[in-house]
Amino acid sequence: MNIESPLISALELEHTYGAQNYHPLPVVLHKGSGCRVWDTDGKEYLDFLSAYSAVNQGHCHPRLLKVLHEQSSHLTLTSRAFHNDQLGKYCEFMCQTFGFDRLLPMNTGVEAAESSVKLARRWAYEVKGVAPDRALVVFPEGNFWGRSIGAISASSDPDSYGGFGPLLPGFIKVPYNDLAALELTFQDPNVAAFMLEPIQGEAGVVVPDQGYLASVRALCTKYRVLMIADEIQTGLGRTGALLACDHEQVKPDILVLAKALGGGMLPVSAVLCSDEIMLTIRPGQHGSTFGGNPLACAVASEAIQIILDENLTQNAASMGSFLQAGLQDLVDTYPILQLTRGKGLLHALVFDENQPDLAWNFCVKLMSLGVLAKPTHGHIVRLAPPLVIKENEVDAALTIIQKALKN
Ligand code: IF1
Repeated sequence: MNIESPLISALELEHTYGAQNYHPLPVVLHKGSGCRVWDTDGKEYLDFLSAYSAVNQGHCHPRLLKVLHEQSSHLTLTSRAFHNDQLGKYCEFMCQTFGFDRLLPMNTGVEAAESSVKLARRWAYEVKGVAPDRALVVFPEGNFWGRSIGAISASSDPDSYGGFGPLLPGFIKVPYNDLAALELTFQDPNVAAFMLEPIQGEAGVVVPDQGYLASVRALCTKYRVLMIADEIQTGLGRTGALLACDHEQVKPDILVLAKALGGGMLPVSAVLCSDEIMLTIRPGQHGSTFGGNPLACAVASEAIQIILDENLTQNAASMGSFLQAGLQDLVDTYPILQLTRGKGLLHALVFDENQPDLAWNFCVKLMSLGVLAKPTHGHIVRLAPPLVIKENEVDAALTIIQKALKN
Protein backbone atom coordinates (compact mmCIF):
# COMPACT_ATOMS: atom_id res chain seq x y z
CA MET A 1 0.00 0.00 0.00
CA ASN A 2 1.42 3.36 -1.02
CA ILE A 3 1.06 5.55 2.13
CA GLU A 4 1.39 9.19 0.99
CA SER A 5 0.55 10.68 4.42
CA PRO A 6 -0.82 9.68 7.84
CA LEU A 7 -4.12 11.30 6.79
CA ILE A 8 -4.45 9.26 3.61
CA SER A 9 -3.48 6.00 5.31
CA ALA A 10 -5.91 6.59 8.20
CA LEU A 11 -8.80 7.29 5.84
CA GLU A 12 -7.91 4.38 3.57
CA LEU A 13 -7.56 1.93 6.43
CA GLU A 14 -10.88 2.98 7.97
CA HIS A 15 -12.53 2.75 4.58
CA THR A 16 -11.05 -0.68 3.88
CA TYR A 17 -11.49 -2.32 7.27
CA GLY A 18 -14.00 -0.25 9.26
CA ALA A 19 -17.79 -0.33 9.52
CA GLN A 20 -19.14 2.53 7.45
CA ASN A 21 -21.74 3.66 10.00
CA TYR A 22 -20.61 7.28 10.08
CA HIS A 23 -19.80 9.97 7.53
CA PRO A 24 -17.05 11.89 9.32
CA LEU A 25 -15.55 15.18 8.20
CA PRO A 26 -12.26 14.50 6.31
CA VAL A 27 -9.98 15.32 9.28
CA VAL A 28 -7.73 12.91 11.19
CA LEU A 29 -7.13 14.00 14.76
CA HIS A 30 -4.00 13.18 16.69
CA LYS A 31 -4.01 15.32 19.86
CA GLY A 32 -6.41 17.26 22.10
CA SER A 33 -6.11 19.68 25.00
CA GLY A 34 -8.84 21.88 26.47
CA CYS A 35 -10.97 23.21 23.59
CA ARG A 36 -8.30 22.51 20.99
CA VAL A 37 -7.49 19.47 18.87
CA TRP A 38 -4.69 18.97 16.33
CA ASP A 39 -4.73 16.82 13.18
CA THR A 40 -1.93 14.55 11.92
CA ASP A 41 -0.39 17.50 10.06
CA GLY A 42 -0.28 19.57 13.25
CA LYS A 43 -3.12 21.88 12.16
CA GLU A 44 -5.04 23.25 15.17
CA TYR A 45 -8.82 23.38 15.51
CA LEU A 46 -11.32 24.63 18.06
CA ASP A 47 -13.54 21.62 18.89
CA PHE A 48 -17.16 22.79 18.72
CA LEU A 49 -18.65 19.32 19.00
CA SER A 50 -16.94 18.14 22.23
CA ALA A 51 -17.43 14.51 21.13
CA TYR A 52 -21.19 15.08 21.36
CA SER A 53 -20.86 16.72 24.81
CA ALA A 54 -18.63 14.02 26.25
CA VAL A 55 -15.59 16.24 26.83
CA ASN A 56 -17.24 19.06 28.83
CA GLN A 57 -14.06 19.23 30.96
CA GLY A 58 -11.92 19.75 27.86
CA HIS A 59 -9.71 17.22 26.07
CA CYS A 60 -7.20 15.24 28.19
CA HIS A 61 -7.80 17.21 31.39
CA PRO A 62 -4.61 16.87 33.54
CA ARG A 63 -6.59 16.04 36.70
CA LEU A 64 -8.36 13.22 34.86
CA LEU A 65 -5.12 11.92 33.40
CA LYS A 66 -3.66 11.84 36.91
CA VAL A 67 -6.58 9.84 38.33
CA LEU A 68 -6.71 7.57 35.27
CA HIS A 69 -3.01 6.77 35.67
CA GLU A 70 -3.10 6.35 39.44
CA GLN A 71 -6.13 4.08 39.56
CA SER A 72 -5.14 2.05 36.51
CA SER A 73 -1.77 1.35 38.08
CA HIS A 74 -3.35 -0.66 40.89
CA LEU A 75 -6.89 -1.86 39.94
CA THR A 76 -9.06 -1.37 36.87
CA LEU A 77 -11.74 -4.10 36.86
CA THR A 78 -13.03 -6.65 39.37
CA SER A 79 -16.57 -7.26 37.99
CA ARG A 80 -19.41 -6.92 40.51
CA ALA A 81 -18.86 -10.52 41.63
CA PHE A 82 -16.65 -8.87 44.24
CA HIS A 83 -16.63 -5.46 45.93
CA ASN A 84 -14.01 -2.84 45.16
CA ASP A 85 -12.86 0.17 47.19
CA GLN A 86 -14.08 2.80 44.70
CA LEU A 87 -17.75 1.97 43.99
CA GLY A 88 -19.30 2.73 47.39
CA LYS A 89 -17.75 6.16 47.81
CA TYR A 90 -18.56 7.01 44.17
CA CYS A 91 -22.23 6.10 44.70
CA GLU A 92 -22.35 8.18 47.90
CA PHE A 93 -20.69 11.18 46.21
CA MET A 94 -23.07 11.06 43.22
CA CYS A 95 -26.22 10.53 45.32
CA GLN A 96 -25.29 13.47 47.56
CA THR A 97 -24.33 15.68 44.60
CA PHE A 98 -27.57 15.06 42.67
CA GLY A 99 -29.96 14.34 45.56
CA PHE A 100 -31.04 10.73 45.02
CA ASP A 101 -31.06 7.60 47.21
CA ARG A 102 -29.21 5.22 44.90
CA LEU A 103 -27.06 4.91 41.77
CA LEU A 104 -26.96 2.08 39.20
CA PRO A 105 -23.54 2.14 37.45
CA MET A 106 -23.48 1.35 33.72
CA ASN A 107 -21.11 2.25 30.84
CA THR A 108 -22.73 3.85 27.81
CA GLY A 109 -25.67 6.20 27.59
CA VAL A 110 -27.93 3.70 25.87
CA GLU A 111 -27.26 1.10 28.57
CA ALA A 112 -28.24 3.57 31.27
CA ALA A 113 -31.34 4.65 29.33
CA GLU A 114 -32.34 1.00 28.75
CA SER A 115 -31.81 0.35 32.47
CA SER A 116 -34.10 3.27 33.36
CA VAL A 117 -36.86 1.78 31.16
CA LYS A 118 -36.41 -1.60 32.88
CA LEU A 119 -36.60 0.09 36.32
CA ALA A 120 -39.74 2.01 35.30
CA ARG A 121 -41.45 -1.16 34.08
CA ARG A 122 -40.45 -3.08 37.21
CA TRP A 123 -41.72 -0.21 39.41
CA ALA A 124 -45.01 -0.18 37.46
CA TYR A 125 -45.58 -3.87 38.17
CA GLU A 126 -44.36 -3.95 41.78
CA VAL A 127 -45.41 -0.53 43.07
CA LYS A 128 -48.03 1.05 40.77
CA GLY A 129 -49.80 -2.31 40.26
CA VAL A 130 -49.82 -2.44 36.44
CA ALA A 131 -50.69 -5.93 35.14
CA PRO A 132 -47.72 -8.04 33.96
CA ASP A 133 -46.34 -7.10 30.52
CA ARG A 134 -48.86 -4.21 30.23
CA ALA A 135 -46.54 -1.33 31.26
CA LEU A 136 -46.29 1.53 28.77
CA VAL A 137 -43.42 4.05 28.51
CA VAL A 138 -44.03 7.37 26.75
CA PHE A 139 -41.39 9.23 24.70
CA PRO A 140 -41.51 12.55 22.85
CA GLU A 141 -41.24 12.51 19.07
CA GLY A 142 -37.71 13.50 18.11
CA ASN A 143 -36.24 11.63 21.06
CA PHE A 144 -32.83 10.04 20.79
CA TRP A 145 -31.35 7.82 23.46
CA GLY A 146 -29.08 5.50 21.52
CA ARG A 147 -28.86 2.79 18.88
CA SER A 148 -30.09 -0.35 20.74
CA ILE A 149 -33.24 -2.20 19.68
CA GLY A 150 -34.99 -0.56 22.66
CA ALA A 151 -33.80 2.92 21.80
CA ILE A 152 -34.77 2.70 18.13
CA SER A 153 -38.14 1.22 19.12
CA ALA A 154 -38.84 4.53 20.86
CA SER A 155 -37.55 6.60 17.95
CA SER A 156 -39.69 8.59 15.51
CA ASP A 157 -36.79 8.87 13.06
CA PRO A 158 -36.84 6.30 10.21
CA ASP A 159 -33.06 6.70 9.89
CA SER A 160 -32.85 5.27 13.41
CA TYR A 161 -35.40 2.44 13.29
CA GLY A 162 -35.81 1.70 9.56
CA GLY A 163 -34.76 -1.79 8.48
CA PHE A 164 -34.12 -3.02 12.02
CA GLY A 165 -37.59 -4.41 12.85
CA PRO A 166 -39.43 -5.95 14.52
CA LEU A 167 -39.43 -3.23 17.19
CA LEU A 168 -40.37 -3.48 20.86
CA PRO A 169 -44.03 -3.04 21.94
CA GLY A 170 -45.16 -0.93 24.89
CA PHE A 171 -43.66 2.37 23.74
CA ILE A 172 -45.85 5.38 22.96
CA LYS A 173 -44.79 8.59 21.21
CA VAL A 174 -46.27 12.04 21.82
CA PRO A 175 -45.33 15.41 20.32
CA TYR A 176 -42.50 17.14 22.24
CA ASN A 177 -43.44 20.37 24.04
CA ASP A 178 -47.17 19.48 23.89
CA LEU A 179 -48.70 19.20 27.36
CA ALA A 180 -52.26 18.50 26.21
CA ALA A 181 -51.15 15.49 24.16
CA LEU A 182 -49.06 14.29 27.08
CA GLU A 183 -51.90 14.57 29.61
CA LEU A 184 -54.20 12.67 27.24
CA THR A 185 -51.66 9.83 27.09
CA PHE A 186 -51.39 9.75 30.87
CA GLN A 187 -55.09 8.84 31.16
CA ASP A 188 -54.01 5.24 30.54
CA PRO A 189 -53.28 3.74 33.99
CA ASN A 190 -50.72 1.41 32.41
CA VAL A 191 -48.33 4.29 31.73
CA ALA A 192 -45.23 3.70 33.87
CA ALA A 193 -43.00 6.57 32.80
CA PHE A 194 -42.28 9.46 30.45
CA MET A 195 -38.65 9.73 29.34
CA LEU A 196 -37.51 13.01 27.80
CA GLU A 197 -34.47 15.12 27.06
CA PRO A 198 -34.87 18.59 28.65
CA ILE A 199 -33.46 19.88 25.33
CA GLN A 200 -33.52 17.47 22.37
CA GLY A 201 -29.97 17.05 21.07
CA GLU A 202 -30.08 14.88 17.96
CA ALA A 203 -33.37 16.45 16.91
CA GLY A 204 -31.34 19.60 16.44
CA VAL A 205 -31.09 21.31 19.84
CA VAL A 206 -34.85 21.70 20.23
CA VAL A 207 -35.58 23.86 23.30
CA PRO A 208 -39.12 23.45 24.72
CA ASP A 209 -41.22 26.38 25.94
CA GLN A 210 -40.27 27.93 29.26
CA GLY A 211 -42.28 26.05 31.90
CA TYR A 212 -42.63 22.82 29.90
CA LEU A 213 -40.36 20.85 32.24
CA ALA A 214 -42.20 22.09 35.33
CA SER A 215 -45.55 21.17 33.77
CA VAL A 216 -44.26 17.71 32.81
CA ARG A 217 -43.18 17.27 36.42
CA ALA A 218 -46.62 18.26 37.67
CA LEU A 219 -48.43 15.94 35.22
CA CYS A 220 -46.15 13.01 36.10
CA THR A 221 -46.87 13.57 39.80
CA LYS A 222 -50.61 13.94 39.19
CA TYR A 223 -50.89 10.70 37.18
CA ARG A 224 -48.22 8.75 39.13
CA VAL A 225 -46.02 8.45 36.06
CA LEU A 226 -42.25 8.37 36.60
CA MET A 227 -40.46 11.34 35.05
CA ILE A 228 -37.20 10.10 33.53
CA ALA A 229 -34.79 12.90 32.58
CA ASP A 230 -32.32 11.86 29.92
CA GLU A 231 -29.58 14.38 30.78
CA ILE A 232 -26.92 12.41 28.91
CA GLN A 233 -26.23 15.34 26.62
CA THR A 234 -27.79 18.28 28.52
CA GLY A 235 -26.45 17.39 31.96
CA LEU A 236 -23.18 18.11 33.78
CA GLY A 237 -23.11 21.86 33.13
CA ARG A 238 -23.75 21.80 29.36
CA THR A 239 -26.79 24.14 29.38
CA GLY A 240 -25.51 26.58 32.02
CA ALA A 241 -26.98 24.68 35.00
CA LEU A 242 -25.63 21.47 36.57
CA LEU A 243 -28.67 19.71 35.10
CA ALA A 244 -30.97 21.21 32.46
CA CYS A 245 -33.87 20.34 34.78
CA ASP A 246 -32.38 22.80 37.30
CA HIS A 247 -33.39 25.73 35.06
CA GLU A 248 -36.98 25.06 36.21
CA GLN A 249 -36.12 23.60 39.64
CA VAL A 250 -37.50 20.25 38.43
CA LYS A 251 -36.50 17.00 40.18
CA PRO A 252 -37.09 13.94 37.94
CA ASP A 253 -37.91 10.55 39.48
CA ILE A 254 -35.07 8.97 37.49
CA LEU A 255 -31.95 10.83 36.28
CA VAL A 256 -29.84 9.34 33.47
CA LEU A 257 -26.22 10.55 33.01
CA ALA A 258 -23.37 9.50 30.66
CA LYS A 259 -20.94 11.17 28.17
CA ALA A 260 -19.10 13.81 30.23
CA LEU A 261 -19.54 11.68 33.36
CA GLY A 262 -16.52 9.80 32.02
CA GLY A 263 -14.68 13.07 31.29
CA GLY A 264 -14.06 11.95 27.73
CA MET A 265 -11.64 9.34 29.10
CA LEU A 266 -13.82 6.18 29.17
CA PRO A 267 -17.49 5.26 28.96
CA VAL A 268 -19.28 5.85 32.27
CA SER A 269 -23.05 6.15 32.71
CA ALA A 270 -25.39 6.15 35.67
CA VAL A 271 -29.04 5.90 36.66
CA LEU A 272 -30.02 7.72 39.87
CA CYS A 273 -33.37 7.31 41.62
CA SER A 274 -35.14 6.53 44.92
CA ASP A 275 -35.00 3.37 47.02
CA GLU A 276 -38.63 2.70 46.02
CA ILE A 277 -37.65 2.49 42.34
CA MET A 278 -34.09 1.13 42.51
CA LEU A 279 -34.79 -1.69 44.96
CA THR A 280 -37.42 -3.25 42.66
CA ILE A 281 -34.41 -4.89 40.93
CA ARG A 282 -32.86 -7.59 43.09
CA PRO A 283 -29.45 -9.37 42.84
CA GLY A 284 -29.07 -11.27 39.58
CA GLN A 285 -31.83 -9.33 37.75
CA HIS A 286 -29.61 -6.74 36.02
CA GLY A 287 -25.89 -6.15 35.52
CA SER A 288 -22.90 -5.30 33.35
CA THR A 289 -19.33 -6.62 33.11
CA PHE A 290 -17.75 -3.16 33.37
CA GLY A 291 -20.54 -1.36 35.24
CA GLY A 292 -19.14 0.16 38.44
CA ASN A 293 -15.53 -0.77 37.75
CA PRO A 294 -13.04 0.98 40.05
CA LEU A 295 -11.33 2.86 37.20
CA ALA A 296 -14.65 4.28 35.94
CA CYS A 297 -15.70 5.22 39.50
CA ALA A 298 -12.44 7.05 40.18
CA VAL A 299 -12.47 8.88 36.85
CA ALA A 300 -16.18 9.79 37.08
CA SER A 301 -15.80 11.19 40.60
CA GLU A 302 -12.96 13.40 39.39
CA ALA A 303 -14.93 14.37 36.25
CA ILE A 304 -17.76 15.69 38.45
CA GLN A 305 -15.36 17.30 40.94
CA ILE A 306 -13.71 19.25 38.09
CA ILE A 307 -17.09 20.58 36.94
CA LEU A 308 -17.73 21.79 40.50
CA ASP A 309 -14.21 23.07 41.31
CA GLU A 310 -13.73 24.90 38.00
CA ASN A 311 -17.26 26.38 38.00
CA LEU A 312 -17.79 24.96 34.51
CA THR A 313 -21.57 25.35 34.86
CA GLN A 314 -21.22 29.08 35.47
CA ASN A 315 -18.69 29.36 32.62
CA ALA A 316 -21.12 27.58 30.30
CA ALA A 317 -23.80 30.13 31.25
CA SER A 318 -21.62 33.19 30.71
CA MET A 319 -19.70 31.98 27.65
CA GLY A 320 -22.99 30.58 26.30
CA SER A 321 -24.74 33.93 26.37
CA PHE A 322 -21.72 35.50 24.67
CA LEU A 323 -21.80 32.79 21.98
CA GLN A 324 -25.58 33.05 21.57
CA ALA A 325 -25.41 36.84 21.08
CA GLY A 326 -22.73 36.41 18.42
CA LEU A 327 -24.71 33.70 16.63
CA GLN A 328 -27.86 35.84 16.69
CA ASP A 329 -25.91 38.70 15.07
CA LEU A 330 -24.86 36.30 12.30
CA VAL A 331 -28.45 35.10 11.81
CA ASP A 332 -29.52 38.75 11.51
CA THR A 333 -26.78 39.36 8.93
CA TYR A 334 -26.75 36.24 6.71
CA PRO A 335 -30.04 35.19 5.04
CA ILE A 336 -28.83 31.60 4.50
CA LEU A 337 -29.27 31.19 8.27
CA GLN A 338 -32.85 30.68 9.40
CA LEU A 339 -32.29 30.85 13.18
CA THR A 340 -30.11 29.93 16.10
CA ARG A 341 -31.33 28.24 19.31
CA GLY A 342 -29.91 26.67 22.42
CA LYS A 343 -28.96 27.19 26.03
CA GLY A 344 -25.62 27.45 27.82
CA LEU A 345 -23.02 25.94 25.49
CA LEU A 346 -25.45 23.75 23.52
CA HIS A 347 -26.43 25.70 20.41
CA ALA A 348 -27.48 25.09 16.83
CA LEU A 349 -27.37 27.13 13.64
CA VAL A 350 -30.35 26.23 11.44
CA PHE A 351 -29.89 26.58 7.69
CA ASP A 352 -32.59 26.47 5.02
CA GLU A 353 -33.79 22.84 5.20
CA ASN A 354 -34.27 22.79 1.43
CA GLN A 355 -30.52 23.20 0.98
CA PRO A 356 -29.08 20.41 3.22
CA ASP A 357 -25.70 20.55 1.44
CA LEU A 358 -25.27 24.08 2.81
CA ALA A 359 -24.73 22.84 6.38
CA TRP A 360 -22.23 20.18 5.31
CA ASN A 361 -20.30 22.60 3.04
CA PHE A 362 -20.37 25.14 5.86
CA CYS A 363 -18.78 22.58 8.23
CA VAL A 364 -16.12 21.69 5.64
CA LYS A 365 -15.36 25.41 5.28
CA LEU A 366 -15.28 25.80 9.08
CA MET A 367 -12.82 22.92 9.23
CA SER A 368 -10.50 24.59 6.71
CA LEU A 369 -10.64 27.75 8.85
CA GLY A 370 -9.96 25.93 12.15
CA VAL A 371 -13.30 25.09 13.80
CA LEU A 372 -14.77 21.57 13.96
CA ALA A 373 -18.54 21.13 13.99
CA LYS A 374 -20.95 18.67 12.37
CA PRO A 375 -24.46 18.90 10.90
CA THR A 376 -27.29 16.94 12.46
CA HIS A 377 -30.36 16.21 10.30
CA GLY A 378 -28.75 17.76 7.23
CA HIS A 379 -29.53 21.43 7.72
CA ILE A 380 -28.73 21.99 11.42
CA VAL A 381 -25.21 22.55 12.74
CA ARG A 382 -24.71 21.84 16.44
CA LEU A 383 -22.22 24.14 18.21
CA ALA A 384 -21.16 22.76 21.57
CA PRO A 385 -17.57 23.49 22.69
CA PRO A 386 -16.06 22.12 25.91
CA LEU A 387 -17.27 24.05 28.99
CA VAL A 388 -13.72 25.23 29.74
CA ILE A 389 -13.86 27.58 26.74
CA LYS A 390 -12.56 31.12 27.29
CA GLU A 391 -13.94 34.37 25.93
CA ASN A 392 -11.09 34.79 23.43
CA GLU A 393 -11.82 31.28 22.06
CA VAL A 394 -15.54 32.07 21.65
CA ASP A 395 -14.52 35.28 19.91
CA ALA A 396 -12.09 33.43 17.63
CA ALA A 397 -14.76 30.87 16.74
CA LEU A 398 -17.37 33.54 15.97
CA THR A 399 -14.87 35.27 13.67
CA ILE A 400 -14.24 31.98 11.85
CA ILE A 401 -17.97 31.21 11.63
CA GLN A 402 -18.54 34.63 10.08
CA LYS A 403 -15.69 34.04 7.58
CA ALA A 404 -17.23 30.71 6.59
CA LEU A 405 -20.63 32.33 6.10
CA LYS A 406 -19.12 35.07 3.94
CA ASN A 407 -17.83 32.43 1.54
C1 IF1 B 1 -24.64 8.41 17.52
C2 IF1 B 1 -25.81 13.65 19.83
C3 IF1 B 1 -26.97 11.74 18.92
C4 IF1 B 1 -27.82 11.06 23.50
C5 IF1 B 1 -28.87 11.12 24.45
C6 IF1 B 1 -28.57 8.84 25.00
C7 IF1 B 1 -27.52 8.72 24.09
C8 IF1 B 1 -27.12 9.84 23.32
C9 IF1 B 1 -29.61 12.42 24.69
C10 IF1 B 1 -26.83 7.37 23.94
C11 IF1 B 1 -26.01 9.71 22.36
C12 IF1 B 1 -24.65 10.45 20.59
C13 IF1 B 1 -24.64 9.10 19.89
C14 IF1 B 1 -24.04 9.34 18.55
C15 IF1 B 1 -24.30 10.78 18.18
C16 IF1 B 1 -24.63 11.47 19.48
C17 IF1 B 1 -25.86 12.25 19.39
F1 IF1 B 1 -26.99 14.19 19.96
F2 IF1 B 1 -25.18 13.63 21.00
F3 IF1 B 1 -25.12 14.29 18.90
F4 IF1 B 1 -26.99 10.72 18.23
F5 IF1 B 1 -28.10 12.31 19.16
N1 IF1 B 1 -29.23 10.01 25.17
N2 IF1 B 1 -25.75 10.62 21.52
O1 IF1 B 1 -27.48 12.17 22.78
O2 IF1 B 1 -25.55 7.43 24.53
O3 IF1 B 1 -25.00 5.06 24.02
O4 IF1 B 1 -24.03 6.87 22.60
O5 IF1 B 1 -23.29 6.62 25.00
O6 IF1 B 1 -25.15 7.35 17.91
O7 IF1 B 1 -24.58 8.75 16.33
P1 IF1 B 1 -24.40 6.42 24.01
